[in-house]
Amino acid sequence: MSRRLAACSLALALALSAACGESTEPPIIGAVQGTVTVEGTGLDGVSVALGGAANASATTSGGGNYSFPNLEAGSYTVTISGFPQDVSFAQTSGSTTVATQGRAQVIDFGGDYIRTASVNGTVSVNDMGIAGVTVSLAGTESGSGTTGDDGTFNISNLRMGSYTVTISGYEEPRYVFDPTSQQVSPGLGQAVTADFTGMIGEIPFTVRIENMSELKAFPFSGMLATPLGEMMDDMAPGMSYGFNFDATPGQMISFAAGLMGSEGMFFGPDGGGIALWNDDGTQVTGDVTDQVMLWQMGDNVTAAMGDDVPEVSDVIMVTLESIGPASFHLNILNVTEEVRGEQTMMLTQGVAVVHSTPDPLFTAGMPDRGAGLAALARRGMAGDLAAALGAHTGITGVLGPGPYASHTGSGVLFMPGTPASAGLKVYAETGDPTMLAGEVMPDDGIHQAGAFLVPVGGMAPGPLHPGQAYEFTVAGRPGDMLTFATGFAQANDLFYAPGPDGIALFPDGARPFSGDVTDMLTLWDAGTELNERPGSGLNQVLRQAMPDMGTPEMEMVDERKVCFVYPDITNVMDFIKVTITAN
Ligand SMILES: [Ca+2]
Repeated sequence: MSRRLAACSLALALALSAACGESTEPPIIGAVQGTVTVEGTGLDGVSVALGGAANASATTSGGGNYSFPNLEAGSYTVTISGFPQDVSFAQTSGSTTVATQGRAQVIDFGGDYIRTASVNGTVSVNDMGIAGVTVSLAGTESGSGTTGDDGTFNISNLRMGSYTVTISGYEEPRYVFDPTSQQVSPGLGQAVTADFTGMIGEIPFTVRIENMSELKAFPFSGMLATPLGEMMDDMAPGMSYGFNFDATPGQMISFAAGLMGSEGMFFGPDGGGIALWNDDGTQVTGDVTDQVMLWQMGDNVTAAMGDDVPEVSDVIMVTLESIGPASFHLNILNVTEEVRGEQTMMLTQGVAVVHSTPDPLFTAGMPDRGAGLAALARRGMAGDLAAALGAHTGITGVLGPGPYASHTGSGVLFMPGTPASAGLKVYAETGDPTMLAGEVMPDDGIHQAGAFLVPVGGMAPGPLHPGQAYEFTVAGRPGDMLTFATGFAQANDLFYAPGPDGIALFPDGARPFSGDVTDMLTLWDAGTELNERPGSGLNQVLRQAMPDMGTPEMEMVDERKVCFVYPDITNVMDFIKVTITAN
């Protein structure tokens, strides 16, 4: 080694001394080489042209490398070309000089990708943008974004290339997207759109059943205007006022009828009314005149006193008659006799009212209430008082717990024209939905089923009184129907429910329904128990002593039969309000 190095040194020394004379020395041989990289990664396949003292070409390989060996001394320029269009180099050529034997001059080229492509789009269901959805890009590069409040996304600063756009992180099973990914290929500087349109998969619906009934103070009231069988008002000797009414145990009847020409006197019982039921549960019948007094309308309403006050029993006889299990006839007969030449005792117009609490018309010893009793007592005009009572008279609607289901089939709870199931019979007659809910089996047609039992704010299962509401939540999918029932507890076997097909939760097949569905309800008769007058039948849900009381009906489920006049329940809207809210 050392000897060879010495020989070379000697040759070099000879060459240098010879340079001063003729140039017969061997030429200097060097090289030009380098690497083409993009963002630090070697880029193969780039054309590299050498110019200057010699011309040559090469292609990068093996990690972006090129090399021009065996170059004689001189100036050289290296120029690159043929690189991808989305790569940008600050300089595409460089110069160097080969001047040293054996040395390689290095010219490197470092570039960057051009990121001017973008992918945008909207993630929506039923034209409503879905916020917060993750949008992922995979392919040429990876990337991600999130949809905004309007459901749109925009992922920019992307290389041109091929991408798979995938959405994830949306609420399931609320929304369904198929497919969840798609391919896009944005070019340089190009914005491409990838929209995702899904549909509702399954959402909860809140159903609210409100008792819209007014709390009625009186089950019955009326005006006594024309004596039985007469054409004219006012009750002369031998004439009588008579009327039929229903009353349940615990209720009593009061009336007021003026004594004509008396300057404010009127007949009627005291605030406790006339008892209608004995302690043993039988109806009071017969002469009840001893429960009637003569009253004086003064500054206060007081018992009439004085020499000119007649004995009640000398003027009228009041009798009660039973005309049904909870039905009565009251008769007020003018028992005075017409005596020629004397003033005839006559009764004016009056009112009658069935009540459960005392003092429906006045409170003894207290001023008149201004509702019309003064006009009755002083002028014999009962119209105002009858109207005032009428405003507080009627059936207080009481609703009951019930089953519910979201479903696709028909006749989940009943089918009109066919007999009620065992569960529907029990439900309609007692208000207990347990057995009926148990019959709603989770077969293919039932999506979700259950029963609502406890009023909102309540602690225990129970009926729904005026102002109260039941609420339940049921899952619904497009195509699902809603069926439920709520008992009409003032009857024997009646219940409110939609028809056998139920109520469409997605009426247009895609959009969930929210709104009032009260007018889609019907008052149904289970056909299992004979109907009594609503609100007073002793075998009705609110009053029966045992669940199975009442006369079997052996009929089909049908819309409420007109066995009774239902003056206060013809309009569903007066008793119930049902709203559906899609959540
Ligand atoms: Ca019935």
